[in-house]
This record gives sequence, structure tokens and C-alpha cells, in this order.
Amino acid sequence: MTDGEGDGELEARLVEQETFEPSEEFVEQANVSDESIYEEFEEDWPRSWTRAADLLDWETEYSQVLDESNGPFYEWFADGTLNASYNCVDRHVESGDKNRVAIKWEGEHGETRTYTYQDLYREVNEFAASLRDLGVEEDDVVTLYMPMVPELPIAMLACARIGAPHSVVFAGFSADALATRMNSADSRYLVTCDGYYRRGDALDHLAKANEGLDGVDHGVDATVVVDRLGDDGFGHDLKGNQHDWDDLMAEHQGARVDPVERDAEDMLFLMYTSGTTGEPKGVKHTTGGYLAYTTWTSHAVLDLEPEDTYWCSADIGWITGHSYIVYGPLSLGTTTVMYEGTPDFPERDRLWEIVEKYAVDVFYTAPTAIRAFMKWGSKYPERHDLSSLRLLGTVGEPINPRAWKWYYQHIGDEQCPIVDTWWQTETGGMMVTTLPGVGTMKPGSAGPPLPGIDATVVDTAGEEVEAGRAGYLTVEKPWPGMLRTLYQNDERFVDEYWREYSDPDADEWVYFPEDGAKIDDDGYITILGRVDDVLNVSGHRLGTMEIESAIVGVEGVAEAAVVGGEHEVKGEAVYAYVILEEGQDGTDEMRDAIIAGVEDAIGPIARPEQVIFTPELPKTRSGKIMRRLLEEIANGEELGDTTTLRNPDIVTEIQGKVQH
Ligand code: 6R9
Repeated sequence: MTDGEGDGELEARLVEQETFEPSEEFVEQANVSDESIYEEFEEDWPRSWTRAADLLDWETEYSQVLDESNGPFYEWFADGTLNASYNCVDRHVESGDKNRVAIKWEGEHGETRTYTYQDLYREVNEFAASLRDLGVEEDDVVTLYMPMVPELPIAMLACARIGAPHSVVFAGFSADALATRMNSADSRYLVTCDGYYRRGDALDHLAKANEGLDGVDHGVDATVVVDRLGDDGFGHDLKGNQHDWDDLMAEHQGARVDPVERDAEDMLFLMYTSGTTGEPKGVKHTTGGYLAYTTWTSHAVLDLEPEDTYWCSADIGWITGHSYIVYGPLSLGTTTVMYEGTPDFPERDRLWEIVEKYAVDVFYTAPTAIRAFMKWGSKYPERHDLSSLRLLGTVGEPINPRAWKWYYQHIGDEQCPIVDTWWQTETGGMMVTTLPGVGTMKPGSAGPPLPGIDATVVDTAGEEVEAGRAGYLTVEKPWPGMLRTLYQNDERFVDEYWREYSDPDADEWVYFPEDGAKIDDDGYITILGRVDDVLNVSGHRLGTMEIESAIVGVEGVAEAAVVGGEHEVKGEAVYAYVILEEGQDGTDEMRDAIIAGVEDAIGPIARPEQVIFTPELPKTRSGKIMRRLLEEIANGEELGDTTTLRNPDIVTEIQGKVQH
């Protein structure tokens, strides 16, 4: 959606306004409200990062903040030891806050579950004991293929407790995607769920999990299955090495497992994400740096206090949920809300109903959701008392000023600052955003880099660009939450992130996130989107290569090119241009088979918006597909230069086939 379109419910006064200030009331209570923090970090870098580490309880204090001797394989707080589960659970119980609510969970049908820190402590211990009993040892990767049920954060923290890295696979991903990730991580343990609810329907998740297990190349030692559906379940019998969650917990009732002392640099978890090639990347995060970073940003940017009820509406299957539903908020001892379902079930006011019911203080969501709320209209939030809200946040994709202002007016009642937080799976936590108690907000621009983060916008030669000019975002200094490597692939780690702008001979390493950006005179950064072949569909990262290889895997397909087209709510939508083999026709059945092929290989989130059959793809004389043209065609835009094409005539033919 471009500015000026969409819902007209925005006051003229706001349409004109370009900058916004936090209220005095907000600033007075903010965790960080003095702008000197930027200088403090700069002057005392990297030692200033002890501020983040000091928010944690360490078993052994570290002696060195940063070890730069082997860039870009940086180490943070390296000789310190700690346990993430201890920091997110035990320490709050020990400090007398055991009765404070840790997790408030709401199911799609309105059932609720409340876990105090004491409850969480009990369940995490019992599940940690269960995992041990199943044979899980320190450093074994445990795959968690689970929807938004409380057992997911419990399982994550149980893994952290025994030093077994988790690898959470988003429940919406397909069986194939599960198998690929288990194979890549050599993971022999799976925790999953019988099913869950989506818009009133029970989904058979275990069938998908079982199919995925069939595709695992090595042996799987044990699977644990959470019974979410009860009588609505699909009646699967558990196989020999499959265990019922409740049975395991009953067997281990009252069990206590000492938190394992982990080195700061020991892996806390793996998270697979999409990149330029078809193979998903296993991003490795560590115990000390990641936890310090997510805790610090939850404190400084989300302004969380233990007394707060905080809600991030993301799914824990993505990095946002890891960092800002589970680790950051629980480490600070906050109450974190989890919701199982969709925003429009049973009605389009479901989220606002939840905000009112739990008196949510801080709310964090994605621009795609805000665009949907705008489209539905302000009558839905108006049905509810949202006055408990103090701060709003967004993440996942650029937010256009109009959507920002709508959020500000209709959800925040012009009282709440908004933090537009730019970051990535790889960065572990927020990197570019205003500090809500310090900075002026500029809708459409994420803001300056956070204190201690050295992000700039450069041209192809690596020189800083002038204000207002488009360039590439880069980060020059390491930070504690950064990925340490790609799982068992140091070479790809260096290639993907550290080739473009680094000077290895001079031992100068510059991180390249593969986003385009521009910067203004005040140092505010506006993110322009990915510059690699990665799409951002509803805030979810999808590799075009992954989708293309799924399509080419469908019988009768010869070649495919996938690009992103603009979409009012999703931001980007998948457009698939497909060449069929000789003798095949572009029938509805073929289209359905292609869509099914994509859903099977990746999941419904990657479903093509349009499948366009074409006898040829526009190619340059050297045979490269002109993706830029295919994007312009998808968007119904005027076409750029086509003179370098080998087959210019095909363009008009394809144009005629795309529906607008
Ligand atoms: C946390 C998360 C990362 C990509 C990133 C960028 C886009 C995220 C953004 C944003 C503009 C923001 N992105 N936040 N673009 N403004 N506030 O989303 O991680 O799934 O790895 O996606 O998302 O393109 O490179 P991830």
C-alpha cells in the first residue's frame, strides 16, 4: 500500500505531522530517558556492554567483554558461565516473586492458562527431567515443532536448563521443512503437538510431524507429543518411541534438575531462516551474548518492568517470539501474554479484547497486522478500553507513515510512543530504533542505531552515502546478540554476511544484513527492504529459490521464477512465473498442483498469490532471468529498460496474463 491509499480514518492534523515526541509522563517513568546513553556507549565501547550483562545473574563472572582476536568469529563475555533457564525462571522465584504471573496464555476458543514463576519453575524442571530421562544430553539439538501452546516456552527453557540447544520449527511449516531442519541439525529428538486451532478448526499437526519424521535420514531417539486437542484430536496412536507429554510430566512430578552451567559462548539455540540459496541457514545464538542482548533491549526499548503485562503477538516459531515473547521478557521477570489464534477469530476485535482483558501495558506487533486492522476499520479497537497501553512497537518490515499514524491514533490514543524496531534473526535482537524515552519519532523511519550499535548506510564501494540517498545498511562493530556462525558452516557464515564490505587483510569486518536503506541528517535510518532474493510476506522471510525449487519439483514444470509483488496487507506476495514441459497445459489442475507443491515443501505462508504460465521467461543475452521486469509486471508498473533482453516480445505476452 502506498501512502494516501487505504482507510481514510486518519485525522488531517496527523497526516501532516512528520515528527512525534513521547509524552512527559512516559519519559518520567521510562527505563532509559537520558540521551547521554549514546555517548556513554561510544566512549566506553565495548566495556559499555557490561550494562547488558549486568542485567543477568552469572554463575562465574567473565573477565573480558569482547574477544576480537578472531573476527568475524567474535566472542562475548567468553569466560563467564550462566544458565538461561535460571535467569528466566529460578532467579525470580528466589527473589520473592514466585507468585507473579510469568505466562498468560489464551487459546483460540477463549480458554486461559496462567503460569506464575513458581508454576513455570515446576514445569520447566519436570520437563527437563523428562528430557534427560529420554536420553537428551548436553549439546544435543532438540527440535520443537509446536504451535502457540505454553508447552513451547516450557520446552525451550527445559532445553536451556540442561544445555541442550533447541531448534524451533514454525508450526505452519510443512513436513518437508521439518525434515530438512532436523537433518541439517542432526537432531534426534522432537517435541511436537497433536494439533491446534485455527479459525475454529482443529488442525492435525501430528500427521504432519509424523510425515516429517519419515523424512529424517538419521535415527530419531524420541518424540514427545503434547495433547492440545483432547476429544477434538485425530486419534493417532503414539508409536514406540513417542511419548505423551502429560504422562512424562506425571512420571517426573516434583523432579528438580540443577541448571547446567553453560559457557557464555555455548549455543543456546539454532533458528533456521531463509537466504539466497535454497538451503535454509541454521543461525546459531549463544547463551551469554544473546540473553544479555535480548534482556537489555527488552529493558531499554520495550521499557519492560517486572510489573508489566506485555504482549508480543508474533509466533514463537520466529525469532521475534524467541527474543521478545520468551527470553527477554522472562529474563526481566515480566508477565508475557501468549495467544494461540488469529486476530480475526471469532471477530476482528480479538486482539483488542485481549488487551483490555489483561490490561496489557506494552504491545508489539507487525506492520502487516496493522495494515489489516486499518482495513477492517477503527470500530473494532473502539469497542474496547485500551487505556492500559503505555508503549507500542512494530517489527518485521517497513511500516509506512500512514499505518504508523493509524496505530498511534487508534490503538495508542496518541498517548503511546511507537518503537519501529529493525533487526533480524541473525542480529538476535533490536538494532535500529528510537529509545522511546529519549528520541523523537519519525513515522516511516526506524530511527537511529541503538547505543553501541555502529550501523551506517553505504554505497557499493562501502563509502557512507549522503543524507537522503539510497544505499546499503551495514554494521561495523560487533554486538553481543549477533549470530556466531551458521550451524556447521563457518564458510557460508563468512560468505553470506562478511564478504561484501569487509577487508579481511586489514582484519576489518563489516556485517552486511542485505537490506537497502537511507539515512537522514539526524542519523535516522529508513529501511527500504531486502536487496537479496528474499521476500518478506506478512513479515515472514521466504527465499525465492526455496519456492522455485518447490515449483520445479512439481511434475510437468520445466522452469520457474518467483518474485515479490506489492500487496496491500501482506506487504509482499508471491508471484510465480512458470514454464511447463512440452505437452503440458496451464490448467487449473496444474495451478493447484503447483500451489500444493509449494505448501508441501514450505507451508501455506509461501502460497503463490498468482501462478502465471508462460512459454518463456524474460532473459538477458547472457541468460539471466530479469527479475526486476517480472516484479514490475507483477505490480502493473511501467516497465524499465527491456533492450538488453534476448526475447523482448515475451514481456507483453506475460503482462497480459497477470491479474491486477
Ligand atoms: C525480526 C525479524 C529480517 C528482515 C530484515 C528486514 C525486515 C525487520 C524491520 C524490517 C523494516 C523494520 N525488517 N524489521 N524492515 N523495518 N522495523 O523480522 O527477523 O524474520 O529475520 O527478518 O525483516 O528486511 O532484514 P527476520
